[in-house]
Amino acid sequence: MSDGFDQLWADLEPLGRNRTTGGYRRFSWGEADADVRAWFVAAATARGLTVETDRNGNLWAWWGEPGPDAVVTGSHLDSVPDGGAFDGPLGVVSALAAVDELKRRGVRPSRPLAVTVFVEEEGARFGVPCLGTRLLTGAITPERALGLTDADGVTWERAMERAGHDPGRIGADPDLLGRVGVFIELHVEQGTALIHTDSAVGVASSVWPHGRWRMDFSGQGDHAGSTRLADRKDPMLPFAETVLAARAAAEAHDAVATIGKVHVAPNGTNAIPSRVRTWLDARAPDEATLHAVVDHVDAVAKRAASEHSVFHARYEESYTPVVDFDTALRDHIAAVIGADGTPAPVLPTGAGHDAGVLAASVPTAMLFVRNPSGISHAPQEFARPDDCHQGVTALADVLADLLHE
Ligand code: HGY
Ligand code: MN
Ligand code: MN
Ligand code: MN
Repeated sequence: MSDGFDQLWADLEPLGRNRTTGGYRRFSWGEADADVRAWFVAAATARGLTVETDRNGNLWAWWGEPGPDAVVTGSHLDSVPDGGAFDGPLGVVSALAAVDELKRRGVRPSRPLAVTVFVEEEGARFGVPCLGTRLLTGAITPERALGLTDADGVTWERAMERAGHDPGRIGADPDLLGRVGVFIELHVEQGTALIHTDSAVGVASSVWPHGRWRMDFSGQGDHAGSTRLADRKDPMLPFAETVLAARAAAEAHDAVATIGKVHVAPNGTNAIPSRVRTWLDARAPDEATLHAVVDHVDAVAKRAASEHSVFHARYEESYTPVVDFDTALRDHIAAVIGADGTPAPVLPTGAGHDAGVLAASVPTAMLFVRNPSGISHAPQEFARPDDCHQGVTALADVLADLLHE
């Protein structure tokens, strides 16, 4: 089994890697994305799977006739800027390797199986995470998706077209979604829980509610040298207070809040900025706490903006309510992982996933594979080959059970 996984990984791993940083730059509809999609189609076809691209650009590789009550497993191939190798790809490679394993075991599926690659899971280029599954399930309107733009003002519609896909039919796909009986996503752990339990594999219990809010601070551009302090409307100052307020609010509420992306206009050393655009990523154990964190940050941003005669506006770009995965599936996976007598670690996660979006529509569960660095969304993200192989075995065991139901 491991040679299936190892060869798949060896073929995929170099695609879209930034040689300078060692991180990945696989952004939807870009060149590296075309390369990894081509890799997936070739790898799936080589396994006798029939690959279709759905109206939203998601890839589905079918073992058996696409049909109702399918067992579906997969993840994403896009990355955050300079992200790690495993976030997303580990789930896709493990799913294909699990098909190898099932075939090696002589499993003859009693229901269809599909391996999926969902588009724009990170939202790194167009801003809304899990866009492929939000479109599939109707959680976002086609109109909003078509108009999403990247940093250069290219729309989702144009980018999809340039990549050779017709954006004319994007949107909810109830027929396709209706085929999905269960969805299982294997993912590298984005944290350290499995290090502490000394486990190669764990199972997810829930996803924290989380969201992304864009905040614009609009002031008055001016000369850095000739403008008196009293005459300034400098948006950088309320922005700076807001960054510190996000951290303070997270600490006060046992939540997490991050401001990791900022656009300064005109971004000149000797020019007072006219506008600072930034994004708040906030996550908390429950929705009331999440709203408390966001409201606190918003209040500080408004107060600080008015003190500096700066205009502030906030826009909710994405929001994911708390997700509790299917308990029967969760317990089934825990039993498979814990078959050796050691109870399986059952973990909540602060990271969002396509499984989190699909959970609103179909029974869904996730497996996690240990990440010895504990780091994710950075080049240091890592999973050891033997742990990856254990993940594939666990996934194959779960799929085998589900295919025989
Ligand atoms: O941001 C997230 O939680 C996920 O990695 N898209
Ligand atoms: Mn991610
Ligand atoms: Mn991911
Ligand atoms: Mn000058």
